[in-house]
Amino acid sequence: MIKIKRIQARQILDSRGNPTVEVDVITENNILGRASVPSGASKGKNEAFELRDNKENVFFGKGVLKAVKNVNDIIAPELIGKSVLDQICIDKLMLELDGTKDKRRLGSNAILAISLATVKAASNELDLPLYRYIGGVHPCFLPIPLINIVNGGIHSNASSIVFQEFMIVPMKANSFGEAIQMGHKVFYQLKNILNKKGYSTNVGDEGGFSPNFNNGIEDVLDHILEAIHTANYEPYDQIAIAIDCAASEFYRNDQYNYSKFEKSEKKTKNSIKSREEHINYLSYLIKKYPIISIEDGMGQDDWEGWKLLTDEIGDKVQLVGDDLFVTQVNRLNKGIEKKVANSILIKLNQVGTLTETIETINVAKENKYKNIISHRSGDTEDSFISDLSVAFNIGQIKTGSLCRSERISKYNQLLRIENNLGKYSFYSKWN
Ligand code: 2PG
Ligand code: MG
Repeated sequence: MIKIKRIQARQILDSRGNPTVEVDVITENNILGRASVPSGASKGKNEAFELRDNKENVFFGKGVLKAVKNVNDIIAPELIGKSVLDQICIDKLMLELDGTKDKRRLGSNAILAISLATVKAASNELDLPLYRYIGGVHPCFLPIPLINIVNGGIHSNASSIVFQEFMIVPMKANSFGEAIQMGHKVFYQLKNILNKKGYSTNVGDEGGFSPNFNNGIEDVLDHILEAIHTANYEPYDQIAIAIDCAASEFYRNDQYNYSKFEKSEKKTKNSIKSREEHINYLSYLIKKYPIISIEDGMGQDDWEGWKLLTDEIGDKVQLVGDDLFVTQVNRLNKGIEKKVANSILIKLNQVGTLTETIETINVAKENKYKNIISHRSGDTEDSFISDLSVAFNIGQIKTGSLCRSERISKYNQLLRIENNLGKYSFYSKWN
């Protein structure tokens, strides 16, 4: 038993400059575990509750001082003296203390920061790398990165592209380091191409380019394909494409309204699509482009649409539920039962503790749904998700583009892990 001596929370800033919670857990041997939590922009409506102060004149309501106070005044006194090694017990105790379904009393941001700081303090106590403390003896696979290179949707107000994320996927590489180098080459080829055409190369919230593309989604995909070719890679076999439609953002009343993000001069009558037209468009896209993964292709409440999409193309591409499953076992089980999607995005702050996140990862694995560990659009320099992805040999990580330090910190940690594992590290296979 190694006792927790002190827990200290504070308000810090995330990559958008908005407040978020950071927690220090300090053991009786003065060993520190520090964690901060990220925050999404395109949140699923069933996510665990993020507690904000809502004082309009302070950080436009986004302050987290209530959550900080909950850590310091309510949760900390209950956890002091408990063993830092008892992760499940600590997480369960916080759930009991909160007592609500979605953690709205104490705030999932308060609870998650403690959960992650605890596991970090424990690994530091035992002098083990975080991935090894969490995963035990078997971590050896570095994840395939889904590298964001174009931002649209609500992650960019400039691109006027309805889909939120366009990513490149290094399918085969001898190492994670080589995969990153391949991604870097395509990222900078795309930058050159955009530059030459007079497009802006400013970046959006996750570090992908976000110029005002003239001709919508296919214009983006054509540019990415050109960048893959210019970098001398074989599309699909060497570099494939993944997209996150974040369709909940433009789904209303059984319709998919692409015009929500289109500039007025580009709106056409095709901008509003029925569920079937939207699915047909996605099937057309996967035939035309080397797309291997589609996240949130349908809205979070459109179970019927999800079923149609899965029946239509679920045997051809990875269909990832993000807003749909919100990392929660009950939503995932519903999807498994209905045979909807075939993969799940894992975001710690959608559920709120490490223990519950691990439960979800395990249910997905048992049911042959693929896990993809993910950042949030508002993130911090904390690289916890990198260790988590290796701990469970997850196989895929989505953590933004190859610029902006809050994204790079995750890649850098994976490079460190690869280095640390040495010849016992392997680049995951796409399967
Ligand atoms: C997503 C995420 C991360 P956000 O939709 O997958 O890329 O965005 O954090 O804004 O929900
Ligand atoms: Mg998403």
